[in-house]
Amino acid sequence: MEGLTRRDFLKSLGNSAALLLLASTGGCEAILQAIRDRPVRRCISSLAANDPIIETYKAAISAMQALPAGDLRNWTKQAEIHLNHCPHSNWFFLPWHRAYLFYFEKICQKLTGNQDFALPYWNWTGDKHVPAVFWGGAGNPLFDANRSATQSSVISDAVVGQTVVDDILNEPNFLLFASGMSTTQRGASTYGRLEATPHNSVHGFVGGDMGTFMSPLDPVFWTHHNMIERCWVDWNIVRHHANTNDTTWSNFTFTGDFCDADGNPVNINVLTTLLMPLLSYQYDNVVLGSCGVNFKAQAMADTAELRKFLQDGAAVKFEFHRQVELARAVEVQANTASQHSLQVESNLLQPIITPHAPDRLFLTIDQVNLPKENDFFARVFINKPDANATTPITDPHYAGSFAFFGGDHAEHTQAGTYPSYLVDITSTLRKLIPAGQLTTMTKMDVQIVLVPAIETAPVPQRKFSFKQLRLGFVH
Ligand SMILES: [Cu+2]
Repeated sequence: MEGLTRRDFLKSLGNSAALLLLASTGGCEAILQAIRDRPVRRCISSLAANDPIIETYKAAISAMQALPAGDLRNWTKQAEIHLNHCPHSNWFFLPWHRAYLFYFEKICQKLTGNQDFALPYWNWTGDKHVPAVFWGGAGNPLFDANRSATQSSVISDAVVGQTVVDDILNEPNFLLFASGMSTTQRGASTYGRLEATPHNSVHGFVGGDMGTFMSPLDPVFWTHHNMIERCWVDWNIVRHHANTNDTTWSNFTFTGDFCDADGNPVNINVLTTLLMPLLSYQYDNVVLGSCGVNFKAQAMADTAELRKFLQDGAAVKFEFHRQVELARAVEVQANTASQHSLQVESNLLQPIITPHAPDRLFLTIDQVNLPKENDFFARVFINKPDANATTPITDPHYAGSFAFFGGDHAEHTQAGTYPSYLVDITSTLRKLIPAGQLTTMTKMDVQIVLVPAIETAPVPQRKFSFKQLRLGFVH
């Protein structure tokens, strides 16, 4: 809590600040009980259409829409917070959106008088349609007429399936899970997998408002980001992967971006957000991925050791010990796989294809000029010259997917910097090149193909370009 006075902290958090201070100083049992009983964020697909959570969410949206345009809690004003301040493709992405949801939830509680309200989440791994409660036409406050997806559209397993989400939640490196280092709030860095794949893909799949930086106009947005938040909580608290201890991250303050339940602007720093899931809300016991750990047992707020783990973080680094350029100034177009070949020395590949070795090989899609349209995803294949939009993701040559968000926003990058994507091709290579079959030089091909965000749609006539394609070796 260094650099933050007690009063700042109280101001930034509202009621839960008092809870935190009392809890951390051994406060009274009633306070601890209130933390234990904090509202439960539930899976929206498990709720009946008339569940009090759904009714409250609708009432809160209607109340926010009815507020004067000058009130920071006004529905459109809330979306403008995202437009004007949201960080993407850097490590502020997760804590910023956590705080955004935290204050939004407080506003919903205040405006409806329901202090038990907790924002539901859309578990797209379990339910690949935009859930039923978001449909029904203009009379429903949860409906948004601009969506590209329909009630029957299905999002692909390639971007939100069980295997993909499991893989992401089991990635121990914070920078690969949560996006890369930046010294500024909106600077472009390297996308972590959670943001590059499920996050960006769901924005593009739903489309309409959701495809833009005004996406919070669609009530789906808040439940989508709640699932992203759920993934971070699962990664950090259930699976015990450490955040970074870099103070460039933890000491960073979001200044005046958000407003509290009374509509007053607030400042909040990253360190403060790290305890929010222990003090202000919790998640139901739905297991994400194949992790069998009991969630509630691990998420007890009065575990000093856990609080310390969350706030201390760990030294996290990600460095290539060797990089090889595959191509420069690449443009990928619909209906034409971009093909890149390279002869790689076997001594470089040997440790990569050795089962269980710690070495990993990444493809870097470096400095991407984000396309304005995001109704398509990119898929990467290795040694599959005939790869196209219909090649199944069960093909052993398939290596991964990523998607785009924010290209419509003129200020999505700062000072001419562009975001990069990483695709871990280690497990694909282990499948394709059995140990002992390496020759002195081994030929490797990389194919990138474009697929529609809505699987049944034709491949949209899109393209995207980037500065460099590289192979990066990590010990
Ligand atoms: Cu988002």
